Amino acid sequence: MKLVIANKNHSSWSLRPWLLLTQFGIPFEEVLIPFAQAFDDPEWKRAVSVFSPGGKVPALIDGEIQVWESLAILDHIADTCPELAIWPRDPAAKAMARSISAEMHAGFSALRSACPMNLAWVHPPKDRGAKVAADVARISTIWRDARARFGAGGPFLFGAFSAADAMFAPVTARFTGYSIPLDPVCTAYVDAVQATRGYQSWRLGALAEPWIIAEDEAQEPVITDFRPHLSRSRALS
Ligand SMILES: N[C@@H](CCC(=O)N[C@@H](CS)C(=O)NCC(=O)O)C(=O)O
Repeated sequence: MKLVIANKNHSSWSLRPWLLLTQFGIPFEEVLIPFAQAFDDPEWKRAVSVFSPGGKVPALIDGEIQVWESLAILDHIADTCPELAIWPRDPAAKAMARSISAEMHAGFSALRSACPMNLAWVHPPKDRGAKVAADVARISTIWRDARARFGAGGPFLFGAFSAADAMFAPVTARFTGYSIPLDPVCTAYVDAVQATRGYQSWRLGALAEPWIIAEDEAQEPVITDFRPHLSRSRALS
């Protein structure tokens, strides 16, 4: 399988299938087509469209089969590897895992646009408005419910790592990157996702990248700069 992605520092959608494949030890070839300066670069679109009819990443090439849209890719991986519990096995857990993953795929646009994923910076907390607060509250409820109902077997939403955790992994990066306060259950979940071998490896790749994408570099003070060699002039708060 070949997984087509963009910048690890910026492409939150790319992280989802990459993390799933990595956590489950499924071999794949990574094809990284970087945004050099902006998301709407026509050269980038042309290169990506060879693999992805919608002209977006991620895309998965499995022999003759092309799959795009992160959630469809996770389902394709689950179909291809039925011996692995990509989705939880228990029907009630699986139904919830699929529902919250679809909710993630379709929603939380206020949080996503106010707090673009960028692993290079940690920004101080601030009031980001009622819509972002509502997204954070809903995500926290989802995480607490999943952990309480199905999380007994491990530190992830359904105990063992599953596709649902891959879907929410970029949200954990937004929460830590923008210092969004969480309750202890959600904080422990964020820590568990970010401690995975896959997330750590993605993060190291992200921090080694040279690209700065203006629209994803929040014009906010920075508490921690993980790419000091690339720093723009910023006032530390
Ligand atoms: N719904 C899509 C979203 C994919 C997406 O928006 N990817 C971004 C990169 S993180 C992209 O390709 N942006 C370029 C563009 O929109 O032209 C999915 O789940 O895969």
